[in-house]
Formats: sequence, C-alpha cells, structure tokens
Amino acid sequence: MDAIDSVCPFCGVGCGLRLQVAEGRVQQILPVPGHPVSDGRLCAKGWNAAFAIEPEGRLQTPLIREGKRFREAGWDEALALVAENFRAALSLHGPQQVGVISCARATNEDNYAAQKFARAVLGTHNIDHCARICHSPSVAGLSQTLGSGAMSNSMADIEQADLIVVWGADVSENHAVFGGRILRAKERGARLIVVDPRVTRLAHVADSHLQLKLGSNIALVNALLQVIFSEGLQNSDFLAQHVDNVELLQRHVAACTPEWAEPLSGIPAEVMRQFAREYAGSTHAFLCYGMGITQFAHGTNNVIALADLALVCGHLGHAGAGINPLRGQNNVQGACDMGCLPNVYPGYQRTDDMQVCEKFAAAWQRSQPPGPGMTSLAMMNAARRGEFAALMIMGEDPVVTDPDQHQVHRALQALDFLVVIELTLTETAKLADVVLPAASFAEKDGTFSNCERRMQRVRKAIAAPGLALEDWRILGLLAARMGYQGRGYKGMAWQQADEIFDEMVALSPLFSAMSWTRLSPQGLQWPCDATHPDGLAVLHTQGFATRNGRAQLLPVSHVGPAECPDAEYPLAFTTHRLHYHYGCGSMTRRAPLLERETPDGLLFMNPDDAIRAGLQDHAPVAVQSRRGYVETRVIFCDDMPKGLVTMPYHFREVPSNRLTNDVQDPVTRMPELKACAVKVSALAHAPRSVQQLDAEK
Ligand SMILES: Nc1nc2c(c(=O)[nH]1)N[C@H]1C(S)=C(S)[C@@H](COP(=O)(O)OP(=O)(O)OC[C@H]3O[C@@H](n4cnc5c(=O)[nH]c(N)nc54)[C@H](O)[C@@H]3O)O[C@H]1N2
Ligand SMILES: Nc1nc2c(c(=O)[nH]1)N[C@H]1C(S)=C(S)[C@@H](COP(=O)(O)OP(=O)(O)OC[C@H]3O[C@@H](n4cnc5c(=O)[nH]c(N)nc54)[C@H](O)[C@@H]3O)O[C@H]1N2
Ligand code: SF4
Ligand SMILES: [Mo]
Repeated sequence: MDAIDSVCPFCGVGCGLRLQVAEGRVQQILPVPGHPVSDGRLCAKGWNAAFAIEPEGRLQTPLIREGKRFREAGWDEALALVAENFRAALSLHGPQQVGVISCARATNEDNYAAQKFARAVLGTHNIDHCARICHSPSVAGLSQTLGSGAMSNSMADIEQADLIVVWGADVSENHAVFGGRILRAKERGARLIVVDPRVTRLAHVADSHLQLKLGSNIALVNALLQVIFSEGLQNSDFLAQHVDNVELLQRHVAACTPEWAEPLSGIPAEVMRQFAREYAGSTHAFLCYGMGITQFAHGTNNVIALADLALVCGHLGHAGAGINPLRGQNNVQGACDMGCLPNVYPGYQRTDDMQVCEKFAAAWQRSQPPGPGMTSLAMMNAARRGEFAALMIMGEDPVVTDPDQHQVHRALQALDFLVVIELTLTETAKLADVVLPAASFAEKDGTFSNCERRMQRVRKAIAAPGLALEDWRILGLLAARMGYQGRGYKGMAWQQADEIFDEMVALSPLFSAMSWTRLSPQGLQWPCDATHPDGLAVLHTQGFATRNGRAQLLPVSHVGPAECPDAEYPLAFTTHRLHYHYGCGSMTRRAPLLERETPDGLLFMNPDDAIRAGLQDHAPVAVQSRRGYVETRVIFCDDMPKGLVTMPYHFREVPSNRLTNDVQDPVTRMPELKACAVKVSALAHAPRSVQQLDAEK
C-alpha cells in the first residue's frame, strides 16, 4: 500500500494521519510517528476517518432542484445556473444581499478562494463561517486585551506547566489527544483544576473541580480577582511592565468578594479563595478554555474576564503559561486566518482600513467596498426579513448546527437562491436550489491550521468520487463564468493549491516567511515573518500586539443567561459534544464503529431530578423549550448537577438546536448555545424523530 501523510479532518488538535492507499481507496488510517502534535497517537475519530469519505453516499455530481426533487447535472449546466442566479441577485438587490458561508473543515486554500470569491467577484464582505458560533468571542475578547485572538501557547509546552486549569472545555471528549497530554502532565506532577457545571472525565481525576452554576463564569473570575488583589497576590512587576488599567480593574472587583459570588456561582467561598491563591502562586499556569466560556450572550465578556485573570497573575508570555482558546474545527484557525470573516482580509488585515482595501483592490484588480460585511446570523436574519437574496454555503450544516432550527429553516426558505457545496446531502443541502459535490481532505492538496497556529500540509491520496472537485476549483470555475477570468492575482484560475498559498503569503504580512516547501514535515506556527522566520511557539513573549504594546485589563460584570428556568420551563438546558461524533454528524455517522458507540441523541439528567419527575432510566421523554420540541430517551447521569439537563447536538433526528436560544452577544453575534430553559415529560410511546414529527404535521 502507498502511505501518504496528512492531517485529521476533525478537531483542531491537528493530529498526523497516515493514509494507507490501495486500489484508489483509503484502506486504513494509521497515526504518524514523531508527529509534532500527536506523536503517534489518534483518537477514535481519527482512526475511523476513512469511513467518513467513502464514495458510497457521497455527492458525485452536481444536483439541480426540480420541484421537490433533485436531478443530476453536469458542471456546465450547474455552474451556469449558479452564475445566472448570483448575477440576477446582484443586479436586482446589489452586493449587500449576497454572501458566502465558508467551511472550517476545508483547506486554507479553499477558504482563501471563498473570501476572494465574495470580495473580488461578488463585491461584498458578507463572508463568515462557523467561528461565529464557536470562538468569535475569543477573537474579539483576546484581541482587545492581548492584541491577538489566538492560543498563546503550543500544546507541547503543557509539559512545563505546574498548574493546568481547564475552564468550560471537555478536553478528553473533544480534543482527545490533547486530553491525553493533560493526563500525562498530571501524572508527571502538574496540578489540575477543572471549572465546569458537569463532572467531565477530567473533573473526575482533577485535584479540584469547581462545579459552577451554568453561566456564572464572570462572577467566579471577579471573586478570584478580588481575593488576588485584597491578599496582594498579583504579579506587580509584570503589571507595571506590561499592563494598563490595573487600578480600574482593582476598583471594579473590590466588592466582588467570594461571599458575594457564592450564591451566584454555587461555589463555596473558601474554595474560591484556595483556587485564587493556587493560580496566583503557581509559576507556570496553563489555562485553556472552550465553549463553556464562549457560547453565551456575554461570551466576549467571559473571555475578557479570563484574560484579566491571566494578566493580573502574569501568567503569559512564557512556555507553559498562557491563555488558550481550544479552537474547535480542524481548520477553524485557518478559515479565520484566511479572512473568511466580514471584518478582515487574510492575515487579519482590516476591511475598514482604506490602505488595506486599496492593496487588495490593486492586487485583485477589482474595486473593494469598505467593510465590514454581515455575520452569518445577520445574513440569516436578513433573509427572514426578505432582505437577503442569494447565499452560498460551502461545507456547513446550519439546519443542524445553528440555534433555533425553525428560524434557520425559515431563513433558508426565504432566500431567492441557495447553493450548497458539500460532501454529502446534508439537511441544509436538502433545502438548496443547487448542490455541488466537493472533494474531501484525502482528495486534495492544501493546508490546515490547527489550534496552536500550526499550518500543516494536507496531501491528495486518492481521486475524488465522480465529478467532485476541490472547493477552490469550483469557485474558480464559477468566478470565470461571472467574468473574473485572469491568471495570477487578478483572477481565480489557479491550477494547483500551492499557487493559492503563494498568493495568500504574498498579500499577508503575518505569513510572509512561509513557503510551501518549508511546511514539511513539521508545519510552521504563525506569526512567520521577517522578525520570526521560523514561526513562533509562544505568543506575547516580547509584550503585546496592542496599539501601545501593553495589555489592556477591561472590567466586566456578571450577567446570568438570558433565559433562566421558571415555573413553566423549570430545567436549565445546555448542549455538549460526545467523543464519538462530530458536529452535524454528517461524517462520523458514516463510520459504523463510531455510530455503534452512541447511536442516538439522548437527554442526560441527574437521577434525583429524573426520579422526582417520575421518569425511568432510558424511558422516552419529550423535551420542550419556548422555541421547539423534540422526543428522545433520558439517561440518568450522576455527572449532571441537579436542575440542569443536557443534550448533544450531533443528531439530525433529535436536533438539540430545535430548543436553543439565538439571543446574541452584542459584540460578536455569538448565540447563547450553552443556556436556555426546558421542560421534560414522560412519553407513552417510543420517541419520534423530528422528520417523523414534521411529516405527521
Ligand atoms: N468529539 C468531538 N470533538 C469535537 C467536536 C465534536 O463535535 N465532537 N467539535 C469540535 C469543535 S467545533 C469545538 S468548538 C470543540 C469544543 O469543545 P468544548 O469546548 O470542550 O465543547 P462542549 O462540549 O460544547 O462544551 C464544553 C464544556 O462547557 C461546559 N459548560 C457549559 N456551560 C458552562 C459554564 O457556564 N461555565 C463553564 N465553565 N463551563 C460550562 C460543558 O459542561 C462542557 O463540558 O470541540 C471540537 N472537537
Ligand atoms: N447546540 C449547539 N450547537 C452548536 C454548538 C454547540 O456546542 N451546541 N457548537 C457550534 C460550533 S462550536 C460549531 S464549530 C458549529 C459547527 O457547525 P458546522 O460547521 O455546520 O458543523 P460540521 O459538522 O463541522 O459541518 C461541516 C460540513 O462540512 C462538510 N465538509 C467537510 N469537509 C469539507 C470540504 O473539504 N469541503 C466542503 N465543501 N465541505 C466539507 C461536512 O460534510 C459537514 O457537513 O456548530 C455549532 N453549533
Ligand atoms: S484528537 Fe482531534 S485531530 Fe486528533 S485524531 Fe482525534 S479528532 Fe483527529
Ligand atoms: Mo466549534
């Protein structure tokens, strides 16, 4: 068999996969020995990645809607139809009513092409992707405080930490190979503290678990800061040298005593005091966090609170100490880096900076509108109001993964035209006017950027099934049909992925010292430029990339979730992930071994609550919120605190996003995916899927 080294297409850890190929198929996947991130290890999803891309069940030709059905078509006809519809939308409604949602699972080259298509061909900054509902609060919150929204450390330097704090992240499930590293660091002697309302696997083995109430992160952080300041535990040298607004923050938290925070967070005051002393007193505190921080209507403030905490203790700027948003998707860091956001071009060059717009206008030979454009949820809202005409969704399944599914349906159905570029016919693709078949990670060359800013090579191992093509090639063909035909920078007629990479590097100072050949074998971590020609493993070692070079403390205040339990909806509801499934499930649910482990979307509930409600373990239940209704089975689970229930969001038959609340963070438009209120009742019959329920209506 041929062995081709590539990168895992699931989570942001970015493990090395060795694809064993024979007879034009990936026969087996093995870990890459000596890989800088995974060092010969993989989790269950990595081992099973070949099932996710098998040709059976994949889209093999373009599909064109005819009434309620699709018919197969060739590229010529399908692309002509897409071009015609975008042209019509542009001429009738202008560039503010068209947009692109790109794909954090596709390569950097695909994503570069997506934003260039939006900006140079459609003439709009309406480009966004799932980072919006993932780590956009990290990008906003850490940029304001530290000057960069990325992970400050490398995963490997956890070996040097004496204290590891895991805050609102279920690392053993969701970043499993890194979760293993945390366990090994703990065995080596590092202390581990987990802050999570659920008893996660790491919480079971942690030295301390702060089982806070849902959505009370800021109350807890402000109390920790109050203890640190009042006991004089802050790192005064670091603050004097590198940080502004110390007194402002100190005054702001002066009244936030642990006794004040105890009823809000549910954590005993003395436990907060111990945590504050331990965090402030450790020499290398590695703080990492996830969706338990970001997925709130106050997500940006949650992130700022954590940055304040790390700064006050000086836990930044050296190996083993930092603040680390564990980026979720295999290439979500890359999709952001490539400028698939409404306010930045590739390399975080701002769309509201005239010089930047002029630079891209000159390179691409297309005039550039001033930014920013619309976020993904803003495009959806506009569509529902009848103010958005044509949308391209490249590799996302918002019907399953965006909040408030009924509203998402309404938005997509209100569009004049929807085109979806996908590997399979997802729930979202089923609503499209045209569906275009994309090549998967194993069928194309390119790069992915993992959560620690490491850009790594992805290699073509097999041919794509049927007529499927790389996303960038599809976009290039479409651009040409829409009159944007040039070679080089002033067009999208690339022949190979490395031409796109070279164009991206030439236009982005942040990546200016990168080259295609230098990416092998270990990848390169940005910034990779004249000052850091070999990239950078740890950020903030020489101060901060803010306007004055100093980090900015920002006072933030506690606010609870927008929707709390009440008499009608008495239970707090949250959503989480399962190790064996990924995102909308469209890839992992094709793997029999993964599907066998967790075949269904279940409701996890504290046994006392369940018994009091007259439920039996595994019994069918109805779960209802103000927005929707689903049926499933209840699982008694000691890891759940009383008063809180949770459901995974991977299952199209039981979509927890029928229930979730799309109230949004004012800064980033992040919806509150982690908190709303539901009622649960026993069902006298087996649970029905939402597809059955909708058909019965
Ligand atoms: N197996 C698997 N792995 C994945 C994914 C997947 O779908 N499946 N998705 C990938 C993606 S896109 C992402 S973004 C990452 C996400 O990875 P994580 O951030 O780990 O994701 P979640 O499981 O959604 O939520 C994390 C934790 O937040 C906790 N939490 C909820 N509310 C609060 C709160 O108010 N405070 C605190 N402190 N904690 C709270 C939950 O109990 C949960 O344990 O995973 C990536 N990896
Ligand atoms: N309730 C609730 N909802 C959530 C979350 C939550 O915690 N709770 N988490 C949110 C988060 S953090 C995220 S990141 C989102 C994720 O939301 P999505 O991005 O919608 O989820 P994925 O399953 O990653 O979907 C990606 C799609 O891309 C396709 N794909 C893979 N590779 C390629 C490629 O190379 N080209 C193309 N064109 N397509 C490709 C896959 O087939 C898949 O259907 O979900 C969010 N939704
Ligand atoms: S930890 Fe993430 S990158 Fe590594 S094998 Fe598992 S899913 Fe893939
Ligand atoms: Mo994510």
